[in-house]
Amino acid sequence: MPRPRSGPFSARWWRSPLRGLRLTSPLGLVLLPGIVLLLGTGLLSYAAYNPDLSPANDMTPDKGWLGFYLFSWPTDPDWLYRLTQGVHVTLGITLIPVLLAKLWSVIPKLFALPPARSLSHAMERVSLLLLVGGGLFVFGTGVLNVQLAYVFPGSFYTLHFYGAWVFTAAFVVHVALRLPRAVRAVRARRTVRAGSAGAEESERERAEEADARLRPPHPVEPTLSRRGALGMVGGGSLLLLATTVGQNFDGLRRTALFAPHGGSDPGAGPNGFQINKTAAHVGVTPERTGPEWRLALHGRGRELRLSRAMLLELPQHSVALPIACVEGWSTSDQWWRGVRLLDLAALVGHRRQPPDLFVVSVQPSGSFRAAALRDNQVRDPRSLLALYVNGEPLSLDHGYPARIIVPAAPGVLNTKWVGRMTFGALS
Ligand SMILES: Nc1nc2c(c(=O)[nH]1)N[C@H]1C(S)=C(S)[C@@H](COP(=O)(O)O)O[C@H]1N2
Ligand SMILES: [Mo]
Repeated sequence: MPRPRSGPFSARWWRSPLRGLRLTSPLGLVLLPGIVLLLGTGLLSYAAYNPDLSPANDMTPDKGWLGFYLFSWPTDPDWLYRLTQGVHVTLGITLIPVLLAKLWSVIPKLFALPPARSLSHAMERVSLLLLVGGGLFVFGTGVLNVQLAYVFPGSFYTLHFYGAWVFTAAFVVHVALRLPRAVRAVRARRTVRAGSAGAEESERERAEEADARLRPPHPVEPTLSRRGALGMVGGGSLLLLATTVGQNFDGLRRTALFAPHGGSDPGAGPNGFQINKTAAHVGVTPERTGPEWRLALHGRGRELRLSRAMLLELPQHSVALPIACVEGWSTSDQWWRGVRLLDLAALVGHRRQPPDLFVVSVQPSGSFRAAALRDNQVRDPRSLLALYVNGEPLSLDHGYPARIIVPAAPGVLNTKWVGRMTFGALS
């Protein structure tokens, strides 16, 4: 005779009276629209990083079949990436308690034996494993990246992207299998009150059956009601929302306690706004950016070397634009002043319809030292090689002697300490 099972593989191990369809279903119904929005904004972020353009930009979806949806990221409205990526990161963090509670509510199912009763049961369990593993993986990698914990074997972008597709596939299967049941469970109480006709009766029976599979056979006495538990999850989410969202708004920045670019004070004065990486951090020394600095400008068979003084003699333009980082923080509009990318293109032979642009920093190494801009970004008259910000020369940490600023683009494309610009290198 087989020994009676013990530990988590035994149904007796799981005793919380909270588990059941009426806890699992509302959590699932919150996660459904939330995860759809996370997926949408996440895919937009890859499009914004111009993955099919240049090895310097993120290449993750490439032009292969997962890159089917890629398009030229627009330059209007100029707060576009601030919105999409702010929503992506803030919502992702806010949903963590809901995700964890949802997983907790169905943990016994992961341990249920035998592993598979039938082929369809086996497939369901595999999809559940991919769902749980994929969910923990995409939320986990996202949080680590936002916290600047670059502990990844390889690129964060690659891991997060392919992880998200695995998760999405499992999520679609799961929703198709479970959505009707979850809706039924949430509606069940209303049906009881209305008095039940035959069809509703059998619906309720099915919901009861599903509920029974999640409920522990030998529950302990409740110490917390189901409503109380849902309230705690909601409270946790609200707390995370309240301590995250501030990293996008000047007046609230100090409330962003867990955001590396939130609470910390970037200092006062015109250059007193968030800094992603300081010059010292990435090895940009004052020698590389001092009086010897020249901008190398390449175009249609022409090359120029310009000092900062020469750049200041070109027509100067001002524009108010934010910086919005993939990590989910953004600044309010800053006043940038400098030379239009259009005008620099014209200097090296691209007078009409300037092409794409490849920008390289004097920064000696690191993945964000170079970036490619699309022609639509180069052609926008608000796109600048900025020399001033908020009325003062750029500080070294904000990219002195010159940096790129492009409307609606992710921060990573706004290269600092620019050393070389090549028009038409990519087309
Ligand atoms: N050379 C260089 N430019 C860079 C980076 C970098 O690491 N090196 N970081 C980019 C990223 S990810 C962001 S969000 C913005 C931040 O600009 P800020 O530090 O002026 O706020 O700079 C971009 N430009
Ligand atoms: Mo960034």
